[in-house]
Amino acid sequence: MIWRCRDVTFDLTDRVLVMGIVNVTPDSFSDGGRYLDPGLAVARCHELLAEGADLLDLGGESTRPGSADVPAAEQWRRLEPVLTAMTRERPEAAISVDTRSAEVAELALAAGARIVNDVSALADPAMGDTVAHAGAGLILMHMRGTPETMQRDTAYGDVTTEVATFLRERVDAAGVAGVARECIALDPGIGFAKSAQGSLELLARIPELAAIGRPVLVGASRKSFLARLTGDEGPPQERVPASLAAAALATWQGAHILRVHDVAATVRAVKIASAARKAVR
Ligand code: HH2
Repeated sequence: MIWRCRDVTFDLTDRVLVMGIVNVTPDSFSDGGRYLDPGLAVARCHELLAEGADLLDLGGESTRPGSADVPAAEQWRRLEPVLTAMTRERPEAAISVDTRSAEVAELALAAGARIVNDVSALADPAMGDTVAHAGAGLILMHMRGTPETMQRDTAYGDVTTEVATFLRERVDAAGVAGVARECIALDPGIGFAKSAQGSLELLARIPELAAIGRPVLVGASRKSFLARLTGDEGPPQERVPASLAAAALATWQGAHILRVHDVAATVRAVKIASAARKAVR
């Protein structure tokens, strides 16, 4: 299976991509405030690429449970210096912008981003057209409501079936807006309007999402459902071992892209799980 992101085409038939997270925000749940300074964010981007990241995901808005929307102008104020520096210093790096705003996506694509990571799956009516025009990669994620309200709405009949139905419908909506199917990747939205049990079930049932026929991205890194399962009470940075277990499980189940904070460690976990997958084929 291929995933086309402007001039870069990833062949995911036999390969899992590791996407490194850089949040240029004061309030992200795990790295909030650490990379708000553009110089520190750029240094972090270089560090994650050196650790083996295949992609970088730059965000200017936290979407943790309870977070409020950040205006487009403020998102861009945070992202612009980092994106501009990175596209100049590492023009070959595949950079994704994590935004629900078509205005921010448009500016980021003009500055050289190759992917739009939209956790709202085209809630902004202009987003599909913006991505289609650039021929960019598009990540469509499942959630309910908004980050502010989503954790009040975590009950499902069958979470995987509902998420799969939603994602199929969003692929069709993106198609109507002109986005090529081969540019789309899908994400069940671990921790977005999900109970810990729901997040776990989605990880275990990735094959049902992969059956839609597009690459599956999993973002479980350092999320609170892991701490709920392990009983860890410390800060998110202490959830790395649990995150690696989730990364290995997702790879084993056929995920194609892993969105993570801890790139070097994840690259190793993925190597083991992918080798095991190939061993039984
Ligand atoms: N999770 C977060 C943000 N963006 N995008 C996709 N596609 N999938 C995810 O699971 C996902 C995402 C939340 O993690 P993080 O960016 O570390 O935190 P915050 O939203 O607080 O900035």
